Amino acid sequence: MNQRRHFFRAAGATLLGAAGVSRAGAALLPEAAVSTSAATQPPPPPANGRPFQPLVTLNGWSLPWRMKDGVKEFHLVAEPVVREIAPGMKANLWGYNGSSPGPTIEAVEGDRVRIFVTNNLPEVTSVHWHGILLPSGMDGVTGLTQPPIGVGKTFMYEFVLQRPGTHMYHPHADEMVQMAMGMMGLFIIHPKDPRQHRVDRDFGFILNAYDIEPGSATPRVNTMLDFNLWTWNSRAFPGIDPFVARTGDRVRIRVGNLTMANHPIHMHGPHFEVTGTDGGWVPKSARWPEVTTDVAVGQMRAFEFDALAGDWAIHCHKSHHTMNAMGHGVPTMIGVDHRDVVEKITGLIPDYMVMGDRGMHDMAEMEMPLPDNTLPMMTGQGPFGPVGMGGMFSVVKVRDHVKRGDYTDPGPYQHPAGTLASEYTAELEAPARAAAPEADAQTLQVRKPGAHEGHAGHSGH
Ligand SMILES: [Cu+2]
Repeated sequence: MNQRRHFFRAAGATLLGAAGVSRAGAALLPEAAVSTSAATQPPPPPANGRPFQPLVTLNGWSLPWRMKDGVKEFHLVAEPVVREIAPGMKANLWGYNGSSPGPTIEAVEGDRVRIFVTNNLPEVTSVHWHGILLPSGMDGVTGLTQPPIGVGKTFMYEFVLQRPGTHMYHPHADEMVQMAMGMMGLFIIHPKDPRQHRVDRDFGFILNAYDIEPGSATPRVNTMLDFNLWTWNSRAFPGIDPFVARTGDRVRIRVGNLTMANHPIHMHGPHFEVTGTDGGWVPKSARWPEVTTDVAVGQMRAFEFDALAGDWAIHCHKSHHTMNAMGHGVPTMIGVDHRDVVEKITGLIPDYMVMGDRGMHDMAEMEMPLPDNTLPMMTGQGPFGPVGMGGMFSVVKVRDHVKRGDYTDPGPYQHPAGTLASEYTAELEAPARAAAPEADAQTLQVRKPGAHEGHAGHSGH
């Protein structure tokens, strides 16, 4: 695991931040840890404070804290970052402490937290603690509950965590720009009693989206709906890590949505139950089985399942959200034979390719010249060929012999004998209807309502 955490920031940044907290003084600011890696970095169990089982942030990390007189102190630094969206593409985003999304903040019900926020962006910001019960003046809404955090300044937020749950943080200052640039993070409040809501593996990520012109690296911040990169924690498949679990594990996945669209998150394999929302935990009697849960804009959903061995796709069910950078203004070519015009077009455009006339699966294998820093539309290699997916797609990988605390990719699933779909190669007898189209039409006619046979079954007539 490529772990690059620096627990001491460059002196310049620290001093810049400290300038705004004159009453605390530079020496009193907690260190602001930094990670620029997009690897999943499962945090160690807490070294101090109340015990809890840490969250595994997908392609992310958790922010270290320090205990000061019984208060958990964190230091967030809002700043420009470079984020690898997937191998082959990097984006110029804004985030916190070196990454977008920012590090996950984890604390425990009953904890008093003090969060220093230093603004190293080129414009003002603030932090809203999405869904957390706190005094109104700590809610982080610029103009309404606080003045903006000026460039180079540091603000201090302090509150007691009253209820366990799944939450987020994000700016409430120039939100359209700052969230389009990737400023967001998870905030997990673990239960005071670690036996409550206990699972074996606890994953979390935020749904986000970017509009980055192929060949460029900075998101277009004015885009409202037509984004071209649909991401989980600012990563697109095949850059999203798998959810690794052991057969029989109780697994929780927590999802927050800070995009401009709903995302029906669908998981293959085991059925799950939605166990948590923005408002807290769903009572056991009110849960129902699901295979898809729609996460609306601004919502959080936590769902749980008992892991079954296999490689199970997990993805947004809006099919355009499992694609990378693509234009939507292209005509549908299915059924159009334009081979005869290709020769003429090639005279004008040498790289012209016939595509889409038999569907678009071929795009998964196609080697087209792409601008630098651009992801193919659908990609990812599986044991049986190209997966043909991009965007909001990953795999829940469950194996019998995964060690507790091990999240490394176990590779492709070895399917037990007799459980794998395969080509049917025995002699095929031509079906009768394919041989005789007229007979087919007649069959349809007899079944039409109105024909005498059609009425036979209707006792009400
Ligand atoms: Cu979606």
